[in-house]
Amino acid sequence: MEYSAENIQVLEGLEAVRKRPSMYIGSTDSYGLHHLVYEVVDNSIDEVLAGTCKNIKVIIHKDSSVTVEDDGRGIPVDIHPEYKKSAVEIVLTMLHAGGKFDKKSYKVSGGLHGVGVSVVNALSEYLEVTVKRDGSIYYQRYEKGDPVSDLKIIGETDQSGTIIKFSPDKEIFPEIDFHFDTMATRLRELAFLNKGLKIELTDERKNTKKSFKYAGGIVSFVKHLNRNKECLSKEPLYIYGEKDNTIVEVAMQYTLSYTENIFTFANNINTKEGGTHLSGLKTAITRAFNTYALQNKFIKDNEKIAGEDCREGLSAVISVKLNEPQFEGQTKTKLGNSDVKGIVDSIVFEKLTYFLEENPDDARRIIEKILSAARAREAARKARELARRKTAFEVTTLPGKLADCSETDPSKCELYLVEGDSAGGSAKQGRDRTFQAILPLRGKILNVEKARLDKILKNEEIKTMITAIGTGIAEEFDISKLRYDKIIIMTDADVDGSHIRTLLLTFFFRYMKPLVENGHIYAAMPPLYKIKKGKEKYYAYTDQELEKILEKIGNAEIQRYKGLGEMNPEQLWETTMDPKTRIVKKIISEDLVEADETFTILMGAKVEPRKMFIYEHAAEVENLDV
Ligand code: 0RA
Repeated sequence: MEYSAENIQVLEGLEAVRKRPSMYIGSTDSYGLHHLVYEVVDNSIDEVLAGTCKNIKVIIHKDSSVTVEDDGRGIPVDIHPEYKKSAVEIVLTMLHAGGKFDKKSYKVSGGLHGVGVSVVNALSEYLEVTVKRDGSIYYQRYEKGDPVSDLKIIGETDQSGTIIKFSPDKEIFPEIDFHFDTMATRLRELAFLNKGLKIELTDERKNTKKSFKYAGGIVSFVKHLNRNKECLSKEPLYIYGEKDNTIVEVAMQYTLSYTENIFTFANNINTKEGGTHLSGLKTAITRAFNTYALQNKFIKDNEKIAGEDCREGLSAVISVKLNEPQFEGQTKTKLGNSDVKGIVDSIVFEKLTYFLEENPDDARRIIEKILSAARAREAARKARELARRKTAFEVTTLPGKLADCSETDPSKCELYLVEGDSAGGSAKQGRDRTFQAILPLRGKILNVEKARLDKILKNEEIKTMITAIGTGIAEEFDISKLRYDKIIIMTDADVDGSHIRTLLLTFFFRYMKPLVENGHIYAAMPPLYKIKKGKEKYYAYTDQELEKILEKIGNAEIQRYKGLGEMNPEQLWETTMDPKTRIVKKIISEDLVEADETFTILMGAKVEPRKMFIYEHAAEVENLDV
């Protein structure tokens, strides 16, 4: 079918979008801001899926405007007979106006994605569109969603494509600071998912540029995920299959690590909440390894390997493409189409079984790793059971070291995890005991990246922490049992302190991830200096702050705090614990690929990359954002 403006369905105007932006882009914070870029890029990706686009360029300009350019067909320019407007204008000014695509083109839709470029237009101070199509270059400008010029021809061309430049409206977005790394990660992901597509990201504010193009597609993705890990096979296994108009692609590779790392996508959308494709993949993996292990006498007739053991150390990417995807869940990132489960299961089971049969050496290495995971899990279960039975006979289940608060409503409570007994003592004296609880942590905290659950559960510091927090961990994690709204890590501002903080964050990230995702984890920021001049005293939390204060007040007595222990209880309260004056940093996991990488590099097995990372990121490691 030839495209014509008539095929565009028109629904409603844009006032609704400016009135309630969050309904369309999720929020007006950093997440929503970046969503604007992804929305435009998604439209270019639709051209990629239609086979008509090979290059996408994204430019962040100095004034925080953004340009997205593609070499697709270009937004149609013909006039709609009823609306008497160009298709470009309809696409940019009317909600849900989009071409009626051939269903085979797997257009992105549903959830927050695919709301349309009109939403971006509505939320932009200005938007300029340039279309190269049918020999001409067309141009039109909009402000806050309304056209301020006609669509006019400004030149000739033998190319096709669309260029959209927009400037997010400061009336809508309190912050218009685009993060290069956040955008780079999503664009890299899109390049992995669309084999051969070239995406360039330029940041004119910092004169940096990155270019992504992967001939290997999701196989390159898995190699990227595993590039700092030791792998059990030379290459990731690649699976491709098609059934009932659904395309299934999987790349998977086992590593020596203990964590499972599966990324799932449906029509290029990162389905962070998983869904039917993930269930199908998991079922197939469990089934294939159980079948193979039984047939080859790795296990007995009455034995069964649990699914989670089959996934220990596995890095995998699954990407499905289907018509009319349904997105469900809290953030609309859970694939709901029920038939996808069976389709993925049958394709993956068949291909994985074939791989195991054809590659007995790889198969044996993986099965041995899986069986040792199963033994470790059994040991962990026994350890947990023992711990449960023990606590059942104890009067108080809370650890003795914990100085709890008196408030019983968890939403008002805070838990300070304090490095060392002496700082712990000051914190106990200085705190507001109605809502602040103190748990001093002593000695070495286990590196959870290098140990399995059974060993982790034997560690005293970790056991105490788990009991105090109340939620349990891993599969048994239950956020409704959380005893404190804020868990604040308070460590010295030195290398040891930052190491302890990283270890704690690694633990939370691996075993209590929802605490990180839901913003319950914080890092306290104790001051670095105390400045005294006569009766006046000041605290500086950074070197720059110290300079500023000294500029203002001139000569003064400066004390550098080497540790929390140097502060008396009142000072500790005033500088680091009083909600009115303290600085706490919320730990966020903006992006899981980067976060996993960061933890693997900082804490994982391979030594060389770790050195590199700390060297290159020495400054950031001090305030690690996961
Ligand atoms: C409507 C219909 C067609 C393409 C597009 C819109 C389109 C939109 C954007 C936004 C950014 N880049 C874009 N590229 C294309 C189908 C066109 C046809 O069938 O010729």
